Amino acid sequence: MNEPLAESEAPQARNSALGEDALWHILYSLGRDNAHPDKHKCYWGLVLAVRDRMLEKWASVQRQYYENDDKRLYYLSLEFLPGKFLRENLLSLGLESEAHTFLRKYSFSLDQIMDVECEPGLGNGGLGRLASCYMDSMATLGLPAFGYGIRYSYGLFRQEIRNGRQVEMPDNWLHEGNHWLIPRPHGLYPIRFYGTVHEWQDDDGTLRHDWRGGDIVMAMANDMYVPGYRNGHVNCIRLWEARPHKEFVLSSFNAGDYIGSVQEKIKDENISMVLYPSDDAPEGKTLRLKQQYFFVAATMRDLVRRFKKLNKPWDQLPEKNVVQLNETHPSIAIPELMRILLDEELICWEDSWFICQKLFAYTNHTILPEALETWPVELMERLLPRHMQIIYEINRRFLEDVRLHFRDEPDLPSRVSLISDGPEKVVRMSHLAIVGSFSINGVSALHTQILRDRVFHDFIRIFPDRFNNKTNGITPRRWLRQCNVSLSWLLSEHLGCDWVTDLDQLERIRELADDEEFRHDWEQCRLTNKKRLADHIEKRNGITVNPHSIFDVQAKRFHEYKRQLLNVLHIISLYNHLRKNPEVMMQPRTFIFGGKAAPSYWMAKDIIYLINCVARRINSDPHTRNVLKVIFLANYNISLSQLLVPATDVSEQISTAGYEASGTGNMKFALNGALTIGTRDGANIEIGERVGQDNIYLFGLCEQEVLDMRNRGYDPWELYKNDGELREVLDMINSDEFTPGNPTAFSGIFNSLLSGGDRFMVLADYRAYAETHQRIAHEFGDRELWIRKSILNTAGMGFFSSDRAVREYMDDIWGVKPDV
Ligand code: GLG
Repeated sequence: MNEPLAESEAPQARNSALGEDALWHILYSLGRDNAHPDKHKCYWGLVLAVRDRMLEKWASVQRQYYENDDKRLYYLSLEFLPGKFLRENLLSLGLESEAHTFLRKYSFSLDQIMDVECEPGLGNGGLGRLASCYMDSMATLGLPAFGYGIRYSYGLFRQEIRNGRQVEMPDNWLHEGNHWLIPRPHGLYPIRFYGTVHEWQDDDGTLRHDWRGGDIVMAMANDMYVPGYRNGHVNCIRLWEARPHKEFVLSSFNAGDYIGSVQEKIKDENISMVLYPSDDAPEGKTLRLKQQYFFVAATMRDLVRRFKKLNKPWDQLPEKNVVQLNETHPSIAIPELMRILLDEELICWEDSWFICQKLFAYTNHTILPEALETWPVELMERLLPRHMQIIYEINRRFLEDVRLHFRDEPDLPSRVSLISDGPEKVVRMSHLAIVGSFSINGVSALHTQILRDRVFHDFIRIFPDRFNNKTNGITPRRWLRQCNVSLSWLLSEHLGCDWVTDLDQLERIRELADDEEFRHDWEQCRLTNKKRLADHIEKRNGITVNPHSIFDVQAKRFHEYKRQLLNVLHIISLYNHLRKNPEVMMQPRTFIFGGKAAPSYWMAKDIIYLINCVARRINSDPHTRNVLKVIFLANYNISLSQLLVPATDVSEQISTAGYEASGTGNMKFALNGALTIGTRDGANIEIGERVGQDNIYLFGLCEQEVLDMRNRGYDPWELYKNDGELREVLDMINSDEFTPGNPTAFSGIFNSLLSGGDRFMVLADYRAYAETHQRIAHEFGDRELWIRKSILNTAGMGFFSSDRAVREYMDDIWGVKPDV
């Protein structure tokens, strides 16, 4: 497809054409013959040519930061999910048509070339993707921002489906190397673990601490560049990689223990070897805490190094820097900075603490109790002995203050303590992050309200001014401009190109919803995208789907609270209905699922298995297969999401109210014109407010009703007894209907919904969900009505741009200013 948007006139430092540079690189950087480059060579050559242009801009932007004495933002995240780079970077730098010209010469399309690129899976889902959307917006707004994380050798596992079950395969994303990432082998930082703390008194009698001994691992930077959208600005995400301190332990080498000495080296590199495959169920493993401290310590070193170059007094550290903690994962940064200030810079406690509390800001992303991070005191004491001492002291001073100000609440100190008593003492990382930060934010209005009312209720009274909301956002560059070329084209034809960086402009298509020709064009765009997805499904799953059917998509991590189960129960009941009433005319539907389950989350994996078993049965039934199809797309990732999002008619956002902090998938689908069927949860509520209640299908219990129902005593068996249709479905999964010969395959699921008490209220919302789907099928049949609603969804989604979200962070929290 041709480039639909005008290329920007962004100044290019280099005169040579992109293609010529690509050819040059094929020969001189890759050492390959460039006479007739194949698609791999074309890809790598292009990458290097694009990278050159980014680096030039990056270097001048860095200089500018120093010259302008800018305040800097450090965005610390254990996860980033950037998706593939080439198309994004071409787009941002305004180089797409040059790339097309080059590729056409060798008969390749950009799509073909993109197949060569490996997607970095350095995150689990929403949290990591949010970090990447925000990095994109920061660069586009021209902020002096630095992302920091880990360069995992293995990203999130690749998911295969074998006999209906999820199988995890290693994701060796670096096996061919990756030129988007520039390693910096010079100037590594030593990072200490274990060891002991020595106390000593300096000349004026002050007690000093010195952390010594233990193991040293080196942190090496790998830089990944993030260009702003056509503004000449380039930022960087620095990913730390663990390297051995010494190549070989010489003593064991001399003693003949060659393998033993190499093993030491392997142990050190383990720290950045693999991403933990769950962001909401901490495993409490030493390696995970090591990962957290490793990347945080290296990052704080960078921050302090750059600050020292400025020759400013320490109290200006928070005037010149701000650190945003993405979840509690990097919150060990607080005691780490305290350690640097106290022990290395010899600054007194009060001043050090003052600096810390003005530097850090913390974003909470979840209220699931099992997801709130804690670390055993015993482990912390061994691995990071000095940090544990500092945490004790932070806590002692904090609780003293609490006792003073809340004299008549003797229980309060133990509730807010950074360290919980119990059979095993643990450090509560969220409490540490709250006490050590000047800002704490939730990620949707409802989520922030829940933090205030329940999860952090005690802290609201102690620090009333620290809490605020920042509803999440997504970048329109990747999630509309890039993934939905045909719609982008249509939008630009009517609005001009500015919507790409000013998403509120989409409001202006509201009036076009009444224009028949525009609606026709809109529908054609959607159909093009649906056909493309249908082709993909045919290729990947060998199943033919009807592009005119309702594409109903639930694509996200598998978790009980996200309730893929509710979806599949309803699909089974539709199937039953069809079989019993073969004469009824039903709107053809294609239900599409995508998503991974944490490898140790058995219930989530059983749900994947159930979906695949139901799919097998339904797709092979000649009586129903023309109207009902169920597709599971394996290995859901950013690339697959970019294919799904623009082709979706109905977006499933059906978490139990109160459990999904925000969701960002919900925003991507709605922005691309899908209609949402959703609960009053997370950002769904705000999406409803923006697109209009007539253009969204909200159903089911709201958060308060969920709480009330639970308090009153919720009995799922009642629903089982009273709802015949639902009972039939449940009995089917509790038999060998979908797993011939094995009637107990899904008894775990059945029991969790009934005897187990249905923790996530699936059955309680079932009826409302089924009725809402009936309405949807009916309204989908009215093409004018549906397309109008689709347009109004896109029109109302401007608010959910990550540019808006980042601007709010910038104005209310960070105090950094654009430098463009
Ligand atoms: C979390 C939450 C999502 C949220 C995302 C980004 O579960 O609801 O949208 O962070 O804030 N772990 C996550 O994906």
